[in-house]
Amino acid sequence: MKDTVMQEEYIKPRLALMGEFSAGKSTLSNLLLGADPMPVKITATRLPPVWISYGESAAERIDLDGDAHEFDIADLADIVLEETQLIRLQMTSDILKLCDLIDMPGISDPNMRPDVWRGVIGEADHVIWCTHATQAWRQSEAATWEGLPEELRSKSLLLLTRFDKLLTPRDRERVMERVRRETRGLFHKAFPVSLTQALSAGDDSQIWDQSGAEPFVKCLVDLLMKQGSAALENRRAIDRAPVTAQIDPVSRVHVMPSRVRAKPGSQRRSRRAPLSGTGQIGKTQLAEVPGNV
Ligand SMILES: Nc1nc2c(ncn2[C@@H]2O[C@H](COP(=O)(O)OP(=O)(O)O)[C@@H](O)[C@H]2O)c(=O)[nH]1
Ligand SMILES: [Mg+2]
Repeated sequence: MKDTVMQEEYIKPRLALMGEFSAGKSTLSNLLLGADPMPVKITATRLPPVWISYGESAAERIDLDGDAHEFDIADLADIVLEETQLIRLQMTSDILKLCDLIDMPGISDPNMRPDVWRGVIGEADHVIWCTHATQAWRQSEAATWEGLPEELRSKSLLLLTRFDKLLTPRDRERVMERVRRETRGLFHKAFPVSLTQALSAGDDSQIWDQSGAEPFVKCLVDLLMKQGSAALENRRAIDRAPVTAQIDPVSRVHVMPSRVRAKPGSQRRSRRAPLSGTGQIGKTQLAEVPGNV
């Protein structure tokens, strides 16, 4: 019985990364993907939403009429924002077996038409909202988030990025306490994190622990697994063509980027954390210890 369920298709949720410009969305997508999907330096470039799915197809630009045009990723800087609603990329990162990732433009980006990004957010099942810890949860962020569909709230996470910039424990506590108070009921959970530290952890489990990434990633995977199973149960109720992937119930899905995944046979302290999820679509193994495979 259980086996039959496990052979069923897992419907991939879509995870959007949102927040102000420079809040760490692209850094987070690199951390989750284990790679920089853009071959050119794009941190300073304004981009439309970038929708990343599992696969090896060429990059596409979706114009305002919804028509797709293949393009060479090396020409990314030439994309005309006013004529593009979405960029679609494919990669073979492990996290993309669990969900699609949508790296959104900054919420106050004057170049991004609100109807365009709201349309994309309408497709998202979860949001990770990145807020800059030293000026966390500004009025503009609260106003935008409260204007989005309420059903996202219990399925979304708040990430206080650049937590390394808060230097004293007292400052850290104060910020977390205020933000948790001001966002009560607005997110499933809030986590402090240093994304740059997590990215640079490499083999160093101490740095990885300090970065705050571990509890956040565990929680994220748990949410995604629940969503995938809920979608499975309600598949007939879903009015859009599901994006599906066969998840082998025996093999474990590695969710963390290869640069922070354990080496096989690693001698280090085990961080194996199989999440229960619903137990229907196989277990997910999180990073054991930071390290290259
Ligand atoms: N110190 C520190 N810098 C960060 C952190 N997260 C992101 N940054 C830096 O902030 C800048 C903007 O990040 P980016 O991911 O491009 O922001 P986006 O505009 O939201 O996509 C980059 O230079 C990142 O390296 C963090 O947790 N700590
Ligand atoms: Mg960005």
